[in-house]
Amino acid sequence: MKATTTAILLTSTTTAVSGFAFLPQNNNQVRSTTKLNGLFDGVKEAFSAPPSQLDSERETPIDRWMGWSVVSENAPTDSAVPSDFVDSMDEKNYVGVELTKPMGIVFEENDSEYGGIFVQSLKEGGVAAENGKLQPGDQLVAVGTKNVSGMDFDDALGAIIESEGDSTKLTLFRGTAKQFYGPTGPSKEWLSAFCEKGGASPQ
Ligand SMILES: *[C@@H]1O[C@H](CO)[C@@H](O)[C@H](O)[C@H]1NC(C)=O
Ligand SMILES: CC(=O)N[C@H]1CO[C@H](CO)[C@@H](O)[C@@H]1O
Repeated sequence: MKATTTAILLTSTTTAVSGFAFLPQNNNQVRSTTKLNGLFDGVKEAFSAPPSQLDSERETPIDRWMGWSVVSENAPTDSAVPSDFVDSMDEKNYVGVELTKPMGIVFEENDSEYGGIFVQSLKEGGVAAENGKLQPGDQLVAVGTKNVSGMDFDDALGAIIESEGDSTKLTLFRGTAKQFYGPTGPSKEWLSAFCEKGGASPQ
């Protein structure tokens, strides 16, 4: 199941890259925009991935961001959507909270492959637990309008510690580090704009 998921997602990347293989002069553009999206691994694998017929069945955030719509008249079937796919460019998959300090959140750093910190647990009876919106596993993305995704533990936590005011606004991605930092993560443009406007609104 996991292997299938990876194959489908890489397929779209392959489309994007091989689409440009006919326009070698644009190769650099593809590489650099791809880099901005943090796609190193996906692209590396995509270059060696075999071509596939699944291309037209899926539109990923990558396709949308690159401006390639691969959705055809043939409506995608549910089985073509990876079971663990979470759209990282849909605000619905983010949680916004406004909390006073101390928040009672135990954060932990992701594996160094990704960086960034996530909610390890909530202190019982603490501010965050009482607020009830956060869940263990949520990935911290922004503190106020400051992007802290991918930062190491001290820097990310430092942003919370340094924040002033009666309460601090946090935006977290509800998904795994891989879904956010991997090939299906948001584009840099989308994330910048999202952070700039203050992230997810506290529901
Ligand atoms: C967010 O911050 C991280 C760590 O400094 C950086 O790698 C990433 O490019 C930033 N993203 C945006 C959209 O500014
Ligand atoms: C998806 C993912 O890699 N999440 C990891 C973030 O980092 C923590 C701690 O290293 C891991 O337990 C998670 O699995």
